[in-house]
Amino acid sequence: PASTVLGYPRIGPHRELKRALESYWSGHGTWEELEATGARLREETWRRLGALGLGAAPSNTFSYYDHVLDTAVLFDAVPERYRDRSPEDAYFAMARGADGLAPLRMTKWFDTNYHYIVPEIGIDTAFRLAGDKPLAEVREARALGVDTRPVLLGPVTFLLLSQPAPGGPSGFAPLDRLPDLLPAYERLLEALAAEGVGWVQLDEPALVADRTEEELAAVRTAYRRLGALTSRPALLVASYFGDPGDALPALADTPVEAIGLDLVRGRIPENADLSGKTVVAGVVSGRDVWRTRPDRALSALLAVRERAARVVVSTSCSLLHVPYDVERETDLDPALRHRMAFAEQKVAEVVELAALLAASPAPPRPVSPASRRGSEPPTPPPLSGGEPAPSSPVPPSSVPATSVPASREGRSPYAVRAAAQAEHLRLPVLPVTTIGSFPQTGELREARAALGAGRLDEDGYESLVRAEIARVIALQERLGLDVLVHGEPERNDMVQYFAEHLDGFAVTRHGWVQSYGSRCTRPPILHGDVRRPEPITVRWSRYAGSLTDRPVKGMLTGPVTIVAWSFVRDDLPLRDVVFQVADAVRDEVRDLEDAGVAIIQVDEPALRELLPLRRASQDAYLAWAVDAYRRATSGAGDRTQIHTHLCYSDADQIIAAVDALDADVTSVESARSHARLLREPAVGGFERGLGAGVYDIHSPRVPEAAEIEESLRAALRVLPADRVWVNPDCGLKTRTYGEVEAALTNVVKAAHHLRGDHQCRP
Ligand code: THG
Ligand code: ZN
Repeated sequence: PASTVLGYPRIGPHRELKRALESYWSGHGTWEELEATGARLREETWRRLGALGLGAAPSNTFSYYDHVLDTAVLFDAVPERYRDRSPEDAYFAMARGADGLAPLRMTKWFDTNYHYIVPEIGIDTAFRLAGDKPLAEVREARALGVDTRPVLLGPVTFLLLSQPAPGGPSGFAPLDRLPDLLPAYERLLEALAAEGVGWVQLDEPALVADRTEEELAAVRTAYRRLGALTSRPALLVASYFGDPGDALPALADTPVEAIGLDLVRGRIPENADLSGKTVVAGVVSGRDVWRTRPDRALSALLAVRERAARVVVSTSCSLLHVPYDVERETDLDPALRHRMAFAEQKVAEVVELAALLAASPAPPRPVSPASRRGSEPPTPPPLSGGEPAPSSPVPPSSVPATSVPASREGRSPYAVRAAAQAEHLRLPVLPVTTIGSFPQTGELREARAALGAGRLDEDGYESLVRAEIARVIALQERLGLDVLVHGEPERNDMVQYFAEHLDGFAVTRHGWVQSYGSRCTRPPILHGDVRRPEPITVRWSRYAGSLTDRPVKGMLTGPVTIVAWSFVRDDLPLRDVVFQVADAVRDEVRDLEDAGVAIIQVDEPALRELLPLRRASQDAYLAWAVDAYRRATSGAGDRTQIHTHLCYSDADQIIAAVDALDADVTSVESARSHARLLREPAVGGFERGLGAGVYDIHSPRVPEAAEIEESLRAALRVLPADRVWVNPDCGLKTRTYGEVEAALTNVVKAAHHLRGDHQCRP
């Protein structure tokens, strides 16, 4: 029976690729060792997919860092500044930077927590087929006896995800270069055909967002042209992460043989003639960890079968976004584990659904569409053993688009709060603070591992964390910061830590998902009603506060981010889940305030990430996301100062929502974003405190005091001095103590120097 998956995890079931990469980067491991690890992981994946009975395996889903970067390299879209080095060094320099050379920008892959490297395309980028990675993987698999379907990023999505090279003409868009890029894709398709490759998958997830007429025309151009090649494999164009909408008829009107549809998020197509096409039907979700409901999946497959020439059962998107194997999670409650599926289990589901579909008799044709409605197929047996998941329908989200903030009962307008806070806190002008985390030492990470393994007891761990807090407080006092943080030594991750302390969440031991390059997260499983059984951060904050006379900020993660970076139950509207988390955060805010914490930061770095891909749904999302944040912070009195920080966020796209969070002090990661925060006419100018991110923590470089002073002067040209805060642009977790100490020394020096000019407050 016809079955496949659009992609598979590549970090390794035991994060072998992470280890090999970090060993290579540190100089301990060789390139050959890294390659050997890559080859072993690819082989294991192909063998595993075969053993699970999958009909058709993909290849070229492996990457040493990122598949978008791989595509740029494949077609020689390598900016000049990276070229004077070996291919490996150029590749990793684009990904991570190298000796004085900044890396390419990195940003979120659609609405996931995966980050891709943003290619730079200029008017003169000379596209050509410059590599053979897809061919090499086909050959490698074939040597193992496996025929594969190479996966490529499609040309339209590749260009839409790219940014214009700096210094180019205004009005230029990378998509303008489509006619110059297509010949390189043609050469690749010809080479694959010559190799005897039967099918190629071209990923076009950009088709599920709103697209202009011009962009839809680019889709037609691209696939008519690639389809017209005389010597080529059959083409599968995969849309995923949503519904392709108007892009579907555009695509259906080209010679491509197969179209991939995400039938978990998207609808059964009615707007296109698919009678001549194969539909690769994504009915097993690649975005969650829940078992597929076979009745629903099968009825979707049967509906598609009536419209398409042929149906192949598949995942909704690549399985890159889920961990490998839920069977390894032996600490999970078995009842929960049996409701879950990771990549391995999802492959098994695809295989079983394909068998079910093959065994379902086709209805007599022709049948008019109207007479088919309402005839649900009988419920088939469950997939992959175990009891069937409850098949109760997911209630529709019934959220009014402009719901009034549920609370905020206690908080007055900003001006009133600001006066109360100034009185209460008595801070100098241009107060200096940090975002929250300090460097995580190897000692702490080892201690956490030892605690988990039972080699260290709670008391031993607790005293290590306290010693680290004391060290971080003393360091900040010595450096002269005004508002201190405790440094978060007790946290492994800003979401996982809270999940471990809230009811309704489970955490995994091995459930790693690639976030970018070698970095992974273990998204918690939000499976039940969320409740906070007891205060989470209060004792650490209280301890930190006891060590100093200066204010110490309480540090919390916001409700949207906690949900965005978890795998979430699918039997409640997302909004309701976020509001449950908001209530837990609100309890924590209240308890911190009661413990005497005068400044509480609630970070929401994932606010942008959950933004729906279609504009029509964005305002409603932003309205409830902002409501949730305000609800989480609404327990604070006027004297308590609420800070927020947003990173990785492209905050400039959602700047009005950032303003609507109504935090007393806001810091956003990119300079571009806070420039917009200051100017945005819709907002009438940002009226509250703004943290100027004066130190780029993503670089090991220590900024000079004069540079920092210059960026502060820029902020002071547009904002009154009493609303400007001085801080690094993100948490310090990934830096070393040496770098942090040198940089913060200069940050304080710059602030103190400028303070002299702004002594008199209005
Ligand atoms: N936590 C979570 N998701 C995130 C971030 C986060 N998504 C966006 C952004 N931050 C991604 N950045 C990172 C940065 C560092 C790491 C992961 C994602 C990281 N991970 C450790 C590693 O791979 O070695 C493992 C950390 C752990 O022990 O849990 O360093 O901050 N959820
Ligand atoms: Zn940040």
